[in-house]
Amino acid sequence: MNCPHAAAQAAARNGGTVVIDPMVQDLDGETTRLRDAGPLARIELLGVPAWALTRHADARQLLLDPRLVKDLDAWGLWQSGEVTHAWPLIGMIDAGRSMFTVDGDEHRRLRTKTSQALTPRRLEAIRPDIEKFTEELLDALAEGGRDGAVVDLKAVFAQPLPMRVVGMLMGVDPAENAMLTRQYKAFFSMLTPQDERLALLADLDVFYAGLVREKTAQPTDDLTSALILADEGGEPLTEEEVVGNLKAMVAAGHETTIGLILNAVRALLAHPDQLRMVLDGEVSWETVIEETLRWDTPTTHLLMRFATEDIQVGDGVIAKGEGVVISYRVIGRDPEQHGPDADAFDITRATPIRHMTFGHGPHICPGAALSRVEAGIALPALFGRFPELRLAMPDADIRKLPVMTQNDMEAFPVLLNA
Ligand code: STR
Repeated sequence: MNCPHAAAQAAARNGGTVVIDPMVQDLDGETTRLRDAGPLARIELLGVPAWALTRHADARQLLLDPRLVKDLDAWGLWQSGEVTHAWPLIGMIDAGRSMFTVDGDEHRRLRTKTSQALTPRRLEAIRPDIEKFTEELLDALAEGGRDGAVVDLKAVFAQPLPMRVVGMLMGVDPAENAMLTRQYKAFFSMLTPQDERLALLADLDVFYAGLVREKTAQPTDDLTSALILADEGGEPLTEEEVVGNLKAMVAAGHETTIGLILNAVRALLAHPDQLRMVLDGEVSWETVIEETLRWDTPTTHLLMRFATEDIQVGDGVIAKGEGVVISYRVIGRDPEQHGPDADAFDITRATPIRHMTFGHGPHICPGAALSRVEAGIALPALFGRFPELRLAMPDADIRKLPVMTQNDMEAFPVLLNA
């Protein structure tokens, strides 16, 4: 099923199918092909057929439609055994019972405490911690880039910062951050053999279950402990549910924010006129962050929802039992929403940046405010300390990671001073 040859054959039979490239060699070309394939694009993910929503307006409507569900058992290809745990993307869907995988009233029950802990007001309390982590990592960056040495902004700054923040929030021992970073990199990479991916997911489950038992015995002031403690009157979460939420938070809370920070730096360095305007205070960092989220979203495709009945989208139909992905990159560049210059990075665009990168409806990203706070601290601090920051290689040579769902790069080598 996930043999590349079979995938190519299926694509040949099915003229209109966009075969998503696991190596991410031409993300912009693929984005255009998906847009041209229409509002409901036929795609193939490692041999598995699915639909992709490519228009802002349709996705906005369908993300509110209860006929689309997260429940894997609603997927025909899963029921029939055509998709199994041998499929390299199964871990993006079969991620344990959590706020990410459940809908309806049970979803509200699973999600409430997390979203309450991540409101802008609650996040003010951890702003000083994020500022401190940022300063420490900028010191490390200065050290690495001393005397004109090339230093990797990703490895030294953009990657460790979000992991420290989400680790602190969830009560993870900082000594585990390197292990978690390594495991998630391997989890997301399409170069990792599937048996290794399944084994590392099992190891992570053991790790998280241990953490939950530790916090059950000795609750501390973190979100994991809060998830364990029963509310007055509320039905407490089970250990499986706490583990599910914890892993969703750690996975989502670090991988996406790496992309946000790096993609913003990259966009600004590639558009020096716009960087100047930001450094001169003519355009805000908030605008940079929103335009980056729209134009170069950290999440390329969000897997997956399943139709419980036939659902009409434009001229097409998602048949009962079929799977649909939300293609946030294509949606962020939808000219019907963002105008004819949707493909351009432009922090001066006249229309307000009404993107939908955090999703919409009941599953809208509970960490949206957190990511904005992190990027809102990291970016001005970085450029404040190193206003002459520049890329140490041609922008065109930057390589994307071989990850089908996330938009992240291998490395981002920089020079700190002119
Ligand atoms: C990774 C594997 C895991 O153990 C748990 C989850 C659940 C949350 C998922 C995460 C996944 C992958 C990245 C996601 C995240 C929610 C938001 C994030 C999809 C499957 C995004 O990229 C938007």
